[in-house]
Amino acid sequence: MLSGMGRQILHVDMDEFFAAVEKLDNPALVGKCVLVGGDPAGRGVVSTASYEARAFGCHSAMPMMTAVRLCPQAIVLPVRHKRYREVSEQVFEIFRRYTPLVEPLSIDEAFLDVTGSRRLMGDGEQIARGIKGAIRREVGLAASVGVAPNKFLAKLASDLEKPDGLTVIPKDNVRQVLDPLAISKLWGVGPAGEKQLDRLNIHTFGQLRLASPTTLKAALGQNGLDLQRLARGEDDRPVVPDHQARSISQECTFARDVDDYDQLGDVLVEQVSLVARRLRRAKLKARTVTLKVRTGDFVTRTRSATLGEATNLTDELLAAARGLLGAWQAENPSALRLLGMGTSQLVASGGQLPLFGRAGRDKMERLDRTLDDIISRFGSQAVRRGTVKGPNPDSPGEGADDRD
Ligand code: TTP
Ligand code: MG
Repeated sequence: MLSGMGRQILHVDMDEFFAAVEKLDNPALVGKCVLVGGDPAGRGVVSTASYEARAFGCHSAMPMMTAVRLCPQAIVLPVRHKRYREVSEQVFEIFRRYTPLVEPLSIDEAFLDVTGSRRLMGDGEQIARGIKGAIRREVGLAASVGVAPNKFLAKLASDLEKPDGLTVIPKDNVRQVLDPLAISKLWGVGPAGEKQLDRLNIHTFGQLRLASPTTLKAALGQNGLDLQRLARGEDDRPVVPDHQARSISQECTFARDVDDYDQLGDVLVEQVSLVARRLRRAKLKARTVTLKVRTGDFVTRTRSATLGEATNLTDELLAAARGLLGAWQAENPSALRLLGMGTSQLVASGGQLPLFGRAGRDKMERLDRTLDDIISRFGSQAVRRGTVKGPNPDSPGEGADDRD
């Protein structure tokens, strides 16, 4: 019985995150020593060292000057927060497909409680594989995932086989995994704590687990007892979700640049259908629709349109997205390497009164509901929305902006 299996928590942490995004955007960096961070001439520090640079002793928070001395061949790049946030949002959007219980810890890591997702999506390990695969396929990056009965163990697990790791700590295996680990891996044990435990001859989780609580309390106070509980693998803190998904999007990089705008229009229909379905599943509506295109020369542009009213109706989102693609094509009909669409300015969809005077809206809602239902039962290949070609009279022209 699944209900008797206890909690299943995932901790997902992207590998060498800032450096990985730089490699993604510039494949010539793959396999190289990359340092992302402040200016080596000044007092800048390293935000991310690529794994190649870590082999030379470089690491986060180290003065950039020191890192460059250790690894003189390293390519030093400035931090591009906006771009990392964009990629982070794509990754978090994948998490939210598997569970609404996503607790972000930083730009590149989160806890996911998938206890309630298992009936539909498989056990924790299968969900972890699904998430790693989707991040790899859709974003092009590697993540390390830990699967365990609680947050502490999941976080510990995600670190054990980095990079590109997947580590499961089953409930019945906690002791075997934890006991041999060095005490430095324990949350909240810094160098000072390590020294105190060293004096008590405690160097591993196993030794801490078996230590006398009286001795621990005398030496470290309540903290000693808390640490002992962690060393036993006990942690009942809940995953506290951050409901504020800021955008839901979908994009596709083509194997070969595509200059057939009918074909691009068909891809757009698929993307909008998927995004609209995710909005409805998350009970959200979007005010802004964004089109993203990358041309053969790697120049990326986005165009946005703000709708009069937030929606999650496929046809309304599609009209906006088609309008943006049409406007792009009229201006610059070049072949595309990437096409994507996204929605933002999200609001909760519940509790709004239906609008009067919008003939056809009810029908659109019914159609979406029926298609969602069919897809959830038979998969997305079961139905395909008709693709009507040609300019759309509802195309939004207002509020479009152009950002790099
Ligand atoms: P981490 O997940 O700690 O590191 P990482 O993703 O670079 O590498 P790992 O494969 O070990 O997970 O941090 C995520 C990002 O946060 C990192 O790429 C850059 C940023 N960061 C800083 O800016 N300064 C820091 O001191 C640390 C630790 C991270
Ligand atoms: Mg990371």
